[in-house]
Amino acid sequence: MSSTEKPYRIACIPGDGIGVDITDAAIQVLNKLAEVAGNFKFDFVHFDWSSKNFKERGWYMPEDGMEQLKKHDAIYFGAVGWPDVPDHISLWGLILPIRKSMNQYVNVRPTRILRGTEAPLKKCGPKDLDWVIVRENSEGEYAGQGGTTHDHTAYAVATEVAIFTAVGIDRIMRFAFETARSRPCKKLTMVTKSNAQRHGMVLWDKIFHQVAKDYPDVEWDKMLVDAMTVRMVLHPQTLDTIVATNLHADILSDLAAALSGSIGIAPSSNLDPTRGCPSMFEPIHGSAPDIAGKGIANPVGAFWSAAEMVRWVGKGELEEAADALMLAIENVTEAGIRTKDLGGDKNTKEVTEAVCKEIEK
Ligand code: GGG
Repeated sequence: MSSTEKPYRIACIPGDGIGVDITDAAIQVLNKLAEVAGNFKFDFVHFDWSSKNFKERGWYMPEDGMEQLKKHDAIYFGAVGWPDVPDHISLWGLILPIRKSMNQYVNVRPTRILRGTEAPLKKCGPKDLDWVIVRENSEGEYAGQGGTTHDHTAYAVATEVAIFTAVGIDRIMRFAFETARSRPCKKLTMVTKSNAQRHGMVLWDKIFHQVAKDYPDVEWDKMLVDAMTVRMVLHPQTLDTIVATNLHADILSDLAAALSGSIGIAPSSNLDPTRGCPSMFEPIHGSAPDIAGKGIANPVGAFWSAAEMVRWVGKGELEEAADALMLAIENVTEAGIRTKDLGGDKNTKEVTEAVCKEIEK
């Protein structure tokens, strides 16, 4: 795309709390990237879908919200959740319906130790922790199925039904094997709790074995999710690509982010691999009400997510720009320009300006 051609249309949903700060920062960095590259640009369209507006209007997204989003090349999302709205209302008001309606059945969550930063575990260096977690993003424990009865009585009952489908498992396994195949050590670890959960998780096991036959060049192993947390902490260097259910991967990716230095650096890509709908890019952290509005949130996870968005919308043509953004981020972390969560004393604005300066070099 040349700068005179149609720009990439990005739907921006800053959402709540620090989602607003880091989305502003990401837009600043993306505009700088496009300005310096000169051969592409972005048209950012803002959507004020937040918990604050939910309180005033009674809805997160308007009725035609999904149709509006579909007119874009990608969605950039900040964070959702605020103390005066129950978390299950905010998650189900915004982020989960978008993932489902946009066929974003894959959530890719890479983790590694960025240059100049330190992992909290002793003896864990950059070579020991470089993972990609592939999260099933459309069904499983977040299918939203179940219900309640005898509400507000001492006999209240609630069910939360996890849904696992053969089609859903097969497609996430294939994506995970392809991801593992694309990486140098071609290694995949599949996570379940199939000793205790004897239906859905056993179907995961079964389909995993079927799909594995199509990838003889990928080395694989299987872990129960509880043992997996121990392995991540004690033997991080034995892992590479990891595939897990919606809930398990949600939890494991927070652990992975913490082990790599801070949840503030971790990116995620909610992908529709068929490209029929726009994909969505968001840092994995939440809205962090305790630091919201203070200008001290770590924007690195937002920048890394933005780099993944550039890669995705570019369909192979913006690799150089995405790599330049990652290089700028790591030059900044290496130079010690870091927020408090990474042991530094800089604020969001200072890190953002430093990344913009690096892009200009
Ligand atoms: N930036 C992502 C965000 O707001 N995450 C809040 C959260 O709790 N997400 C749960 C999920 O990713 O399923």
